[in-house]
Amino acid sequence: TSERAAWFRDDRFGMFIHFGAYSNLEGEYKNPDGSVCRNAEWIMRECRIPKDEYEKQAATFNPQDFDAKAIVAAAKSAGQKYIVLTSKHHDGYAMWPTKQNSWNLRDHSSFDKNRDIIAELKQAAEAEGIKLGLYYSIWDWHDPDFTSSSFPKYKERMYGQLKELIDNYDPALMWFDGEWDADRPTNPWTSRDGEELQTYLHDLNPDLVINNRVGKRRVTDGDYGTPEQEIPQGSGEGQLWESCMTINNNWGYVYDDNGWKSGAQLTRNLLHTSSRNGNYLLNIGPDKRGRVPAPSTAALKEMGDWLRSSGQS
Ligand code: FUL
Repeated sequence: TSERAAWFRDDRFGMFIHFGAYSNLEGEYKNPDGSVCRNAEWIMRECRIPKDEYEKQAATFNPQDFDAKAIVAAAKSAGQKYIVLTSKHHDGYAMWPTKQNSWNLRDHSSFDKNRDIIAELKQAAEAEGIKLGLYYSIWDWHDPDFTSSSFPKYKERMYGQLKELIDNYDPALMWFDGEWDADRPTNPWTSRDGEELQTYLHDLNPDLVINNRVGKRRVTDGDYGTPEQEIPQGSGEGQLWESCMTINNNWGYVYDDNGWKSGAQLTRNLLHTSSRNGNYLLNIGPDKRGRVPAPSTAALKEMGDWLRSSGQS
């Protein structure tokens, strides 16, 4: 029912965070022949980085400056009411200590083994009345069982990971991705799989809000549409949607991406989505040490200042 998404409809404005093993490369990969390949969160695939090389670089990942309180403060300063963090992007690297494999921030990094950034973010967000959502990519470039005939094995681990996320962090929302039809036959996920997964998750938590990229693109039962980098005219009566957008030109951190949108532009985007009854999910991409780029923090504050001075929040 759409009752479960009432808070989501009211909140209107959220923070997206793209942060993962790709952040450690900061947008650039040097090939053995000296040539340089550039990308953000798609770098493993687009730059055809051999798996063992990508694993080697991830082993040096040490986001020691990740500061959940500062991130929540930045969200708050903008008037954002919920945060969606990439718990696992397409590279399959889990940002929490999953027990399903060792391809994660606890077991495969140079990070403090006692820290758990999702737990930190959950705690900091809760203290400020901000909800935590988790992005999870169905598509997985790292797990060999994803495309093969052993897909059921992958699915079992995936269900295991999702149960961990719900048990450990009690997210208010799950933001799925990587279910695309366009990628079949290499992507074995079907809309039927999506329906089954959604039922499973709602059995665990009936209040969980789930986006439509779980695999079925219906938006009839309290989940929501996910236009990307665009603000559509609107949606059908009562249908929820959320436009996700970058704050510069990339989702993940790229050291020299200076295509920052101005505070005025971002504020206009927020007002456009709100006026068309949509949500606005604005992204930040922390660097390899976990620091939020200063221009992002500044733009978020500028938005909040504008909203406060015009009595919008
Ligand atoms: C897309 C992904 O492929 C991008 O990397 C990014 O996460 C965006 C929000 O969704 O489908």
